[in-house]
Amino acid sequence: MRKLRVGIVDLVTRGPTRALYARIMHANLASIMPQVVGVWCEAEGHEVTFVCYTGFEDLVRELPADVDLVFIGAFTEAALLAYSLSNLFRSRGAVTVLGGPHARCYPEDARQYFDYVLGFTDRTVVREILDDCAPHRPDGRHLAAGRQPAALPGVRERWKFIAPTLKKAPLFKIVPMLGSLGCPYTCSFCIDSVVPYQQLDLDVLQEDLRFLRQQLRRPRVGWHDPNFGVRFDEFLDAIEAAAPPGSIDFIAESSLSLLSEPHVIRLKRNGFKALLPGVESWFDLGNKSKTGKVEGHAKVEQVSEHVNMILRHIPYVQTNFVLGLDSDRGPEPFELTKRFVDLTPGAFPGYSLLSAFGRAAPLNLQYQRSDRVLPFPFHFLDNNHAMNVKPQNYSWQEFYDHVIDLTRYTFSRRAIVRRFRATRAPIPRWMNVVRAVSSEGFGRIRYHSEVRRRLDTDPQLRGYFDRATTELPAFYENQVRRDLGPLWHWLPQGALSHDHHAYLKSEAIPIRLERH
Ligand code: B12
Ligand code: SF4
Repeated sequence: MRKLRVGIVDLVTRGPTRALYARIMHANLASIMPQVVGVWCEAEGHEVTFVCYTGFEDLVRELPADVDLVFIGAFTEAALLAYSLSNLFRSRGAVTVLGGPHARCYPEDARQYFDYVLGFTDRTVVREILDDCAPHRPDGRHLAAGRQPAALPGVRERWKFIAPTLKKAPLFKIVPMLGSLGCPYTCSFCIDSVVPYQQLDLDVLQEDLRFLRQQLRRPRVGWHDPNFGVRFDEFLDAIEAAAPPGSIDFIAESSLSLLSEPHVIRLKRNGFKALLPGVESWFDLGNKSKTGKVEGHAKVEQVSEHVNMILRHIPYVQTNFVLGLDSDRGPEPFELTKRFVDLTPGAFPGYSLLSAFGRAAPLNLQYQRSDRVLPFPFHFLDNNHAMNVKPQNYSWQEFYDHVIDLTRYTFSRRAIVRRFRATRAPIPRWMNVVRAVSSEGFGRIRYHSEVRRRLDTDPQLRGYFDRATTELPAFYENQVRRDLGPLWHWLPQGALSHDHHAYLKSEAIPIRLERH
């Protein structure tokens, strides 16, 4: 078998940045799978060059010019960067592979620009590509394992890719780990609602924690489990046995329904320093937040009490909300979130605009069927720079007015100071300030305000939002051009647009055009 020169690129972001938050955090957001693929390729006897792109590197320089095969891992927000890179590498004779959230959500589109596009990826799939390693054009091969892999290489095996990535994180370093895949819950907006829950090998997990304690003085681990702590006691017993309390700090995304006070106390004892529960909505998805049928004001009070309880034990809590859900109408949902900000000053609220990522979730079929999905270029699909679902109960102007008002309220001087005072640990309290004044708080207020202004003054943009035209407003095209920099010239023709009904068409259900 030919020994291949394999390049692996983990795209944490969609283009160059100088933001302070990005400097501190991007290297800490690296994905696990590109590292896994690196381990598998080396185990098959190939030579691997690995780059985690955080927005500060010169990608064209960092990548070897003579690779045979390039794997790129990308979220949808980085799809256009990934497409441009693929085009560049193909021009130099390489074969290209796309994996990750974008490949899972938009395979039909990605096949036009890659030789292979991957869904669930296990070692057999990677081996098949390494054996085949041939151009497949114009349409790439779509390969996927039948289910999530039963086992993945742990930290010890991935360390040679983790260590250089962590070097790029100046302030603190977070090691990505995974204890489970899938989720037993079935929230219809979620990519994992149809993926069965599966725990990974606890022995590997324990060995990794022991290994980490030898490598770093006080390691920090970020769990990438879709819903951490489903088999709570089993998991915590395993962690505790390998990492005695105080030896490792942990961060996890978990649903409020799993975060009862006894569980939170146990998490505290075992070094959990940050938790990211999803609240999502005051009028829907009660099963996630353990609020059942309680809605509106009563839900705000209940959730706030719950989050304040968590904050008594855990220094950093980010509560996630989705803005623009169909269950929302009028100012009330936004006013309730402001009330939550007042009642829960220590929590950092993370806002996402309702987004339908291709075939990510069963609910997206419904949005496509009722013709509510907008064809915003992938570059803007990061839950913030565009909302690609027409809100059910708001005009665009009304909606943006509410979003801006809420964001201003959340990142007002008063709220920042209250958050600072309510947070005792030094890194969390300064992290909250950095997030507020950097790209996330102030940056979004500026961006949303610009979109809102243009809804009144830019007929091209207004027509696009109202779906009177599909011609991309210059406002958006200019941003892509600026963000891609020298790679703009490699963006394949046509890549700025995609078929936003591809999922529906693939299900062979006729499109019913219902305008709202
Ligand atoms: C953990 C997680 C995070 C973590 C870690 C992110 C990271 N870099 O990996 C954090 C909190 C940082 C995060 C941030 C964000 N996230 Co997130 N996140 C998740 C979550 C909960 C789990 C993903 C995971 O790691 N699963 C475990 C892996 C092993 O399984 P998998 O993802 O299914 O991957 C399989 C295949 O896709 C493939 N594969 C995956 N990557 C690669 C790479 C290569 C090279 C190859 C060959 C194969 C391959 O192999 C895997 C095994 O079968 C998912 C939701 C979910 N329930 O899945 C959302 C999800 C991936 N996130 C999402 C989003 C939108 C974001 C943010 C943009 C949110 C925001 N506004 O900040 C940011 C983007 C950050 C970034 N660019 O890195 C979306 C992505 C949609 C899309 N198409 O882009 C998801 C799907 C949630 C959703 N809204 O539906 N996220
Ligand atoms: S609990 Fe979280 S991971 Fe599980 S299906 Fe719901 S949103 Fe997805």
